[in-house]
Amino acid sequence: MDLKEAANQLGVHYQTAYQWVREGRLQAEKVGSVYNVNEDDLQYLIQERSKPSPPPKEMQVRDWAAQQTKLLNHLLSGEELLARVQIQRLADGKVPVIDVCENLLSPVLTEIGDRWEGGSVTIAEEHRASAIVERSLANLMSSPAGRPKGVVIVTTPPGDEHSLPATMATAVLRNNRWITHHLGTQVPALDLVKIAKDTKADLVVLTITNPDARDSLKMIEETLNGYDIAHLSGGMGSKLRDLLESVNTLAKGT
Ligand code: B12
Repeated sequence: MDLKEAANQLGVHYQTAYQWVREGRLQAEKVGSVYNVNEDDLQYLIQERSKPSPPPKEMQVRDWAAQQTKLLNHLLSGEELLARVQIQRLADGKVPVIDVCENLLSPVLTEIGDRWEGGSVTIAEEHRASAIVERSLANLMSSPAGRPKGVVIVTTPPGDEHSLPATMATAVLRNNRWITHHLGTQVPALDLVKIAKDTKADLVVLTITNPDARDSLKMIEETLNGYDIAHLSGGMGSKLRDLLESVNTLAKGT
């Protein structure tokens, strides 16, 4: 049969079947301008494709420092694809999201901040690196099956544009079966109250990275207190493990 018919039987587009021929996955003989596929070869591939794929191998990272150096280089040279592949591999290898955040992303961003402060990294390079990390974090946003532990809202106080730590907190909470509404940055106090009530949130998590936003954090905390909405604040230097421990204690208490 020709490749078009083989593609039909495989249930894939002609271009996919053609790609498989080029990769050697599907045997075909070229006669003139047409590829012919033998019935046995087709059946072999159909059977291979129907076998369940093995679960991805769990990965143990032995050398986080090497991972950090690699990611730092990708980020500083603007190699988005390489950075994303590196992070995706860790996710595929079932490396816990919290480890990816705390042992890789956070130290690399801290290093970029130090270099920016020291003048060897420009604002443009830092912005490019942050944007790549922001997009890479999407790969870590999985919500495992199982009964949700509760509802959490995550944001930063007005005046704090550092969205990445809040995004990391979101990834870690979702991965731990918390329904997490991620509001990005700088939500006005009364809007935060409204959405907390609308979503019946158990907790509002406020992430602070910019020390200049401390007063605004205080104001938000006082507003939430006034409406009896539980909240937890943490920021630069504080650990996602502590955040998890606190929210999991809250889940046990309810
Ligand atoms: C990227 C970046 C930016 C980006 C942010 C982009 C983005 N999409 O997030 C932009 C360009 C917007 C930015 C702006 C500024 N930045 Co900036 N920024 C950084 C940088 C390089 C990385 C930030 C980051 O993501 N850090 C990594 C985080 C993930 O690590 P972490 O802090 O340990 O965070 C953990 C906790 O937050 C925890 N966590 C999260 N939520 C919760 C909740 C709870 C309850 C708990 C327990 C824990 C927890 O999880 C995180 C992961 O482990 C830092 C460098 C640094 N050292 O962090 C500077 C840094 C924070 N920025 C700094 C400064 C000065 C600024 C600006 C004032 C610069 C300016 N002159 O405009 C502005 C402020 C803007 C504003 N109004 O907020 C300084 C702050 C210095 C200081 N201590 O005063 C730093 C430290 C750089 C430096 N070395 O000087 N910045």
